[in-house]
Amino acid sequence: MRNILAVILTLFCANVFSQNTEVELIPKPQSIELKTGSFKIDKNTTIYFEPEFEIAENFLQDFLQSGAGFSLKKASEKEANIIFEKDASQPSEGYLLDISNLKISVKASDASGAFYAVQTLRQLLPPELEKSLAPKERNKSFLIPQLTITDFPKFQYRGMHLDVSRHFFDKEFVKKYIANLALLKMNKFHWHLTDDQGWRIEIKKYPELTAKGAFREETRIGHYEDKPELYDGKRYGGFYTQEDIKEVVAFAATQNVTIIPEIEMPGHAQAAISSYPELGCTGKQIPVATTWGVFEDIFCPKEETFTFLENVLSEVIPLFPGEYIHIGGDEAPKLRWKNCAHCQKLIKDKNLKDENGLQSYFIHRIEEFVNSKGKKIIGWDEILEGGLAPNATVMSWRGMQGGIDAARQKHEVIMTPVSHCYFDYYQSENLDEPVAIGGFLPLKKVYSFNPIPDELNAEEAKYILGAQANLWTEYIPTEKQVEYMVFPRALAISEVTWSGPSTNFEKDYPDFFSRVEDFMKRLDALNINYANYLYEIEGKILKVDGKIFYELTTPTKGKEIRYSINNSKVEVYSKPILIEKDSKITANVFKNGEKLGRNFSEEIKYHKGITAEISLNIPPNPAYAAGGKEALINGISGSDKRYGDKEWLGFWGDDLEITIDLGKQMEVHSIKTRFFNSPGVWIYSPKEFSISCENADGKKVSYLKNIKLEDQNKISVQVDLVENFSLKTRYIKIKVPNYGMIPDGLQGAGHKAWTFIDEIIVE
Ligand code: TNX
Repeated sequence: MRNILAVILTLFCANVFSQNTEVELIPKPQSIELKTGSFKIDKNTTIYFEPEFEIAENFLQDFLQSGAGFSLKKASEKEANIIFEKDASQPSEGYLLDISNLKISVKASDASGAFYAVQTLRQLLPPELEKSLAPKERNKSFLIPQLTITDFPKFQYRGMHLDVSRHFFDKEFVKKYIANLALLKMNKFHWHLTDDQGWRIEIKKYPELTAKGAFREETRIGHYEDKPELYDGKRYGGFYTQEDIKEVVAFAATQNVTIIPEIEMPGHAQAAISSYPELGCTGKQIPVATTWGVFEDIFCPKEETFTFLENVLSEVIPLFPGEYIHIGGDEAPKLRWKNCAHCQKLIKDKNLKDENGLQSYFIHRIEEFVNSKGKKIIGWDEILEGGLAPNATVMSWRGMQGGIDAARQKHEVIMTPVSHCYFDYYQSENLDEPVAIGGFLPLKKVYSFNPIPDELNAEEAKYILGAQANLWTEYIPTEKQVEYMVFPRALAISEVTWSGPSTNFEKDYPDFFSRVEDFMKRLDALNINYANYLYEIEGKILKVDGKIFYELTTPTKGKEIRYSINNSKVEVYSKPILIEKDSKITANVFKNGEKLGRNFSEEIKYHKGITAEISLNIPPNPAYAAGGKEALINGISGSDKRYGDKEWLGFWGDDLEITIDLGKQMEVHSIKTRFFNSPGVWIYSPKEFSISCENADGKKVSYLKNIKLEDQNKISVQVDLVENFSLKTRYIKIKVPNYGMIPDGLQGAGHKAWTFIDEIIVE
């Protein structure tokens, strides 16, 4: 009997595609109750959809048809095996999914909810269905685990942005990008269509915008802070016709994604001014920009310019069914306006305070026009300066403050701070990463993001609609690299915006990470070129009872770490390693004896400060404080390139004072420290700083030196060394005044600079 059963089972199983035994959904549902057993779906399965849920029906049927080779037969609400019903008690965009052995029941109050239930079903099916199965694999049955899921999004705005100006990506790729958002239950695509380096949308009334403005003569090679400046000598460009745009918009509708087009003004307008020089203050012919950064030539606020912009918007608005038009508003240097007779007269005539007032006047006028067409504007947080336009939604990018201010003024906000949402920043500390704009934003940091700042009370927090990750493409020339920068970080932003920010990071992050590992099979099937740093090693200094240890971890389960210290014999890591002198640690991750991922190595400088106490006059900015103040004396120097790692501490605008207490009088011969310098991302080493030593009573200064740092153009890192001396001291004080205001014409002009410091080495 047993044997017969086994044979029947084998026969049955042969025709059933492997079951997803573990349920590994991203984003994680609000609640999930797993049961035993499964529901079998095959070509005889019948389905009923509430007519209103057409978008969900079409998606599911297309998905099954292309992946499994069949679609489901329709049946009545009473008879169908899979039933999508309307239930007004479900939250907006939410759904209740109940899978038993004979039936799948979905309840949703709106079409979005039904659509997201389909996305969940999709993730419960084998990843192989993401591509068309080979003919002999088709028409099989598939098992879906029995469970009950209650789900809804935490935030209504769950977005991703793509800059197609700095580099152009064709409509087919844009569609793939949008389809990937739908998979992650994200619903907004911010399409950055115009900038200094290229105008990318056909405007019939102004053909030069694309005839001229969509092409640049050449493109900067390497990082834009590199010297000498090198260019590739190749003409570059492209644009979307209005037909292309319609096609992408129609596709987005099938993915439940709303597109937010961005037409930048008054800044980042060089491509437009290059096409129609009369739109600028000088009237001079300028080229489409060939390098990156912020450019002086911005739209001149004359009547002709407003007519031009209104005509442009009149063509853009009917193409996009969504409620928002993004009008930019960021990084508009005011130099041209300062020197322009028309602008100065306008400031006087309109009784405006200054050029910021003029920018605000500009945005108000455009807002009025956009509102008159039944749409709302979104602008980058600079639109707060000089007074917010009455109905504007603010995208807070330079940090959270813009969003906080806007919410307090009862304006809607989308959070997209550079610290957590800039996917053009590096994601790994590995030196072989492709060149990026700078920064360091690992998956973990994206996952730790909370779009609701602590500063806001519950009432104010309601104005935070959600969050968005941005992909600026100065350093991203290919589709493959777009995907590399977006994945897997998009999985984290999806979970933050849908499931909600983690409230128990130590528990949630490893759980998320193990789902990411599993999800990579689906990304593979979708032919997405994601970054894989699952097998990287992280090291951390621990101080226990005055002793120093080094801890090694790797984020995925079931792996072994093997390490060597100062080239000693390789050992399997089991507990933190005692460090008593300068040490170099090398390590690798292994699974079943096979080496995975890249090599890890770290140098620890066992200096006199490593066991000291440190205090700061102000805490580091929370966005750049990962290692805490101890990071400054933990023996590990921050990366030369990634100021966002856990070693560098960032301070925004404040003067910094550091006190190191060595615990007792000690003989000191040298003190070194380092500052980061990267003007493109607003980080400047100080113009000067001072080091002083004080003896045990903390009063008598036995040594004081002011150090001037001259070469502000130097890239990345300033190292300064206090020349060798010999004295006894207990306290060391380092005073680092902030660099001050960022000069005109540079990124971040008019704002205070950031100071980044790491490792104070005392020997
Ligand atoms: C700032 S974010 C910009 C963009 C750049 C980006 C690079 C924003 C509103 N403006 O023009 O591409 O930094 O990270």
